[in-house]
Amino acid sequence: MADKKANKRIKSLSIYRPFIYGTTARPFDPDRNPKPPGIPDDHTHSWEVFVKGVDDTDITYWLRRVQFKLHESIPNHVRVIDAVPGKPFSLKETGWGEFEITIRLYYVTESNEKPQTLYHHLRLHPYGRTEEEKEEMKNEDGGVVKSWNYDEQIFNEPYESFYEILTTGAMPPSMAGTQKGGKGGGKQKGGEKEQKVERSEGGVLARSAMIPLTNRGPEYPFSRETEQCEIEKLKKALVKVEEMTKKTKEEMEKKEKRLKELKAEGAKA
Ligand code: SLL
Repeated sequence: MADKKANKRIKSLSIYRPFIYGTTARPFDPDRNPKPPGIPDDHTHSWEVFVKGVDDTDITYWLRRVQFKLHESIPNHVRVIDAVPGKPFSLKETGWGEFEITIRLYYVTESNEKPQTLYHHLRLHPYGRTEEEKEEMKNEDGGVVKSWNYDEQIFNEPYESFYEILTTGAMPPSMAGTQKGGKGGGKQKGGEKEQKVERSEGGVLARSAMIPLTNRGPEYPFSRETEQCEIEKLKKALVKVEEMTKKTKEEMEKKEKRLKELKAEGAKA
C-alpha cells in the first residue's frame, strides 16, 4: 500500500509552504559586536545566512538539507547543513566583502523532488534608495544589516505519501487549540487521547501554509499585516504612476499641437 502511495502523484494539485531565507550581518564593534580572538584583521563583519520557517516553524518535514556555496576566498567554501528538526538551516561566518551565495535546497526523499537553487546577495553594508534610508538602517538595531526574503516553496502534483507528510498536523483554524483523538473526540481503546495542536508564538499551525496575522517585532516581519502594508504601498504607487502617465500624455499632446502649428507656419512662409 505504502509503495502505491509513494508512486502516485495527485494530479492538478499544487501545495506550497512559506519559508524565509537571507542574511544578517553585524559590523565588528568593541561594544556591540567585539571581534573574537583569531579572526583575521581584515574581517570587518560577522554574518549569518539562513533558510527557515516563517515564525520559526519547523520546515524539516519537507527540507532535509541545504548547501551554501560561499565566495571562493573563504576556506571550505561549500558548506552542507543537514536538518535538525525545529531548527533553522543556518551558517555563521566572518569576512570583509559582499558576494552572491548559492543556496541549494534538498527536499526530503519522500518528495522525489530534485534539488533547487536560490541565489542571495550577502549584504554587509546598509542599503536603501536614499542616504536617509541607509542612515536609518545603520542606526537601527545596532548597525545590523538584514537582507531577508519571504518565499513560497511550491510542490506541483506531489506524491500521495509526500502530501500526507506535508499536511499531517495541519488543520483549519476552526479546529485549532486541542485536537481530540478519534472521530467524535470520544473515548478510544487506549483511553482519552488528547493531542495538542502545535502553534508557533505568532499563531502559525505546524505543517501549514499559514503566516502570522500581525508582526511580532523586528525578528518576525513577515505577516498578513506586512502584506497588507505592501499592498497599500503598491496601490498608492499605482495611483502615482497613473497620474504621471496622464501628465506625460497631456504634455505630449501639447507638444504635438505646437509642432503642427509650427509646421503650418513653416508651410506658409
Ligand atoms: C568583493 N567581489 O570584492 C567581492 C568579493 C569576497 C569576500 C568578496 C573572505 C573571508 C575570508 C571574504 O570576506 N570574502 O577570508 O574568510 O567585495
